[in-house]
Amino acid sequence: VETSFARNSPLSVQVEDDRTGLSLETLKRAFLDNLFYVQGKSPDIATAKDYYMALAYTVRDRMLHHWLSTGQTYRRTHARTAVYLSAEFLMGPYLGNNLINLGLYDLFEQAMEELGLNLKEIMDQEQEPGLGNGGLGRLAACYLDSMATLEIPSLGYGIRYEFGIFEQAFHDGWQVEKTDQWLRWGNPWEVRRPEWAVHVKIGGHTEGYTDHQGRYQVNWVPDKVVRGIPYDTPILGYQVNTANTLRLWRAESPESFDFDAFNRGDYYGAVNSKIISENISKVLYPNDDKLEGKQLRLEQEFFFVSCSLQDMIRLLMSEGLPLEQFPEKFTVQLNDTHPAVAIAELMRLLVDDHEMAWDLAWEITQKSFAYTNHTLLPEALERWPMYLFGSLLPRHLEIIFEINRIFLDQVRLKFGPDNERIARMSLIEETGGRYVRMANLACVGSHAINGVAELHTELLKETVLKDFYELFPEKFVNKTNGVTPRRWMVLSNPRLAKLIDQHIGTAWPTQLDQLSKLEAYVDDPAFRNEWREIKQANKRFLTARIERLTGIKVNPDSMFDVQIKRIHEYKRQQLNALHIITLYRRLKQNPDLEITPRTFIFAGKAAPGYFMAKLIIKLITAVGDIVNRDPVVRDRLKVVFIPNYNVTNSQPIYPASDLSEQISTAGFEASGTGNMKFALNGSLTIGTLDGANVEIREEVGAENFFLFGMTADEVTALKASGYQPWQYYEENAELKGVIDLISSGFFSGGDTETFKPLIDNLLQQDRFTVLADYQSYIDCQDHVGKVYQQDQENWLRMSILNAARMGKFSSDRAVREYCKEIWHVDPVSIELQEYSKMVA
Ligand code: CGF
Repeated sequence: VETSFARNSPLSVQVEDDRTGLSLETLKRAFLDNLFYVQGKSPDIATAKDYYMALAYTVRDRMLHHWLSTGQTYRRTHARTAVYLSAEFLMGPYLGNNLINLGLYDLFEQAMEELGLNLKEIMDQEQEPGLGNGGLGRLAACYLDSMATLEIPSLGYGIRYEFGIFEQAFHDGWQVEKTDQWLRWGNPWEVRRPEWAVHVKIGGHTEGYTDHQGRYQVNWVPDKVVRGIPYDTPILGYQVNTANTLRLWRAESPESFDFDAFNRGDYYGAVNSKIISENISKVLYPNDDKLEGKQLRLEQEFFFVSCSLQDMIRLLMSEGLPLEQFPEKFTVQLNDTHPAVAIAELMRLLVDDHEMAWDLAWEITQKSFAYTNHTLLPEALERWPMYLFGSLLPRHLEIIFEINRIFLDQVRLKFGPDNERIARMSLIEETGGRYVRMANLACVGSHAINGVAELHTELLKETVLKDFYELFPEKFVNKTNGVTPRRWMVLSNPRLAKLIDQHIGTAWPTQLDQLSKLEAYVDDPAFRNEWREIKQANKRFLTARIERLTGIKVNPDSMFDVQIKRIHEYKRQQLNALHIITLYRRLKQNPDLEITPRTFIFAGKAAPGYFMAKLIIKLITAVGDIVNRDPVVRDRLKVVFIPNYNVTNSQPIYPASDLSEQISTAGFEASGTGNMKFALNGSLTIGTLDGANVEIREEVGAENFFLFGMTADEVTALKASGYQPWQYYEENAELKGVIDLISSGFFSGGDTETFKPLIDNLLQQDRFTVLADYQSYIDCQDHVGKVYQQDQENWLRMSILNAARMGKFSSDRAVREYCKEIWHVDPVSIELQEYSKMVA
């Protein structure tokens, strides 16, 4: 193809179709070219990493057309854009997903094979960007996938952490953390865009002055300025032309070398400011559902929010639109309160930098933002000591005071001089130290507030956000989470995906409701047989992987009973451990007891500073050490802890599991999303009425769900009546036996100290009512075991029905709801522009 960069310019170049061509021959040549020209390697010395990089570039080349055409179309049509502001994006490995979304997976697999290479092995080389802790970051990633697939103009903004979530290793059964090095080999998916860098002020003080028109203005004099550099990654939709952008900010120093300091002979000082600035995007805080009240964390939050808002204003202006049009051009979703300071920052940009009147600026701000709450745990609600907030963001604190003054007048107007209510709703907490309350700021500055499952939204209205619900009932909506079927089925369970394709056609990955057509096959023996065989094949695959990763041999014919998620007391991995010990004791007491052989599979990280979570991990590995080796058990029970849970490692687990453990204390898990991935892949849930479990059970039918435990109301009532956990221990001989066995040091080499904090906590406080739910859980598990063992056909039927009825839990459904009810954004379809026209 003959083309030119500028018409009639001497820059005319000969372009091979190496970068766009799709024939097998072209793909192979393009791959070898990238190996040669980009990696600088010939095949004889290329490493596995080189192959990965060459392949990633070959795939990326085939995405650029989509990406550039999408950008052009959005600019030309002034497309209204949904902006997802999130401190975390847990994207998972890109290569496989991009191949699936491009529809080129099989072709590339063949091309690699013809070159004597194996696509899966190459995919295994990818270091995933672990830029999130768990559910919240992964949700953001699923939503980006759905927005692109639904052709919704969107932009994700976040932080390009140099070190993402730590790598988990084990020492003597304890978790040890190692630094994540996802950037060590380079990241082929991103493009650095220094031309769109912005400056972010931090610290200092403010000065009032009167401008030439006699108006009072405020000038913020910072004591440092950092530079935010955007790194862009294309986010492809599934088999559409849309490729949206994920824009992550890296902090740098405006001057990488301070010559003044150098000339003064201060060699350390000359590079110091660079080091300090870069710290901001250095590392992800490894806490989920818990606030880390560190200065650097607040700097991170402000940094990416300020960069993103400045970038949005630049985009708006580059389209020739006035600032007043900000809320027409953008709708900004706050993923939890981490980016809530955006409300004050947009006010500052409009009022101070662009000299807009306060009232208009406030109207624009409220119209622009919407807030998603992800947790009811009080320890997760962000609040910043006022002195810290004021020392980093002196101008924002003034703005928040002013927002608060006007807001509290509104509260008084509606409710009268109810001082307690005013104290609760104030953006500033004044009881025992002064704090800025980010959830209150988010509620006041947003036009919509949502929880992430029906129960969660209801509980928000009744508890943590009750006052705000009474003031602004119209702002509250529910948006039950969802997961993308592309990654969580098409990519990670290809065998099942193919079977489904063969029976109901290929539309289901984007119209997940169509899975209901599978119900017609639930009694079809041939279909059931294939369903069973696929599960078995997936289990054998995981079995091999488990042996490779842990050295433990498990039996693929046993029930795979799986709990994979963050380790947290409210998620109750300790309850699962109590069940394992219960079964173990039964076998010790009666070695010939008939029990269903089970493999208990755990995976998940504990926050490095969360002692109790780490102790729970130690308990699980310690129980495994004993149970896995005891000859009395005769391999009927196995316990494995798969290390370093992340997206990559989780993908082969969901398709291979039989039983999904969703056993949190009712009222504590906002939604959960793992629960959806399991059921979609045909595993049955044992769970409480918590989070999205409630809706999953409604969809799949109560008869296809193993329910146990107290309801959220019952938990509250029990606590109000004065919960005495030790009574449950005293009155339940089996529970007492289990607890005593742990206390005796049986699992800790005779040492009675190791697990004492955990046992003391269970007997004395038991905030998460583990002991109160123990018997109900054990009874339910006994029932599960019987059905699995004695009624295989029924189990299979339930498995098929679970998958068939998961339509609701596609992230496409969730994104459609956000678009319709909160964002008011419509799809824009993208036509691929011809390359020659694009560069002309
Ligand atoms: O967000 C969570 C997860 N831990 O990241 N919350 N936060 N923060 C909730 O606990 C989950 O229940 C929820 O599914 C997830 C995404 O909304």
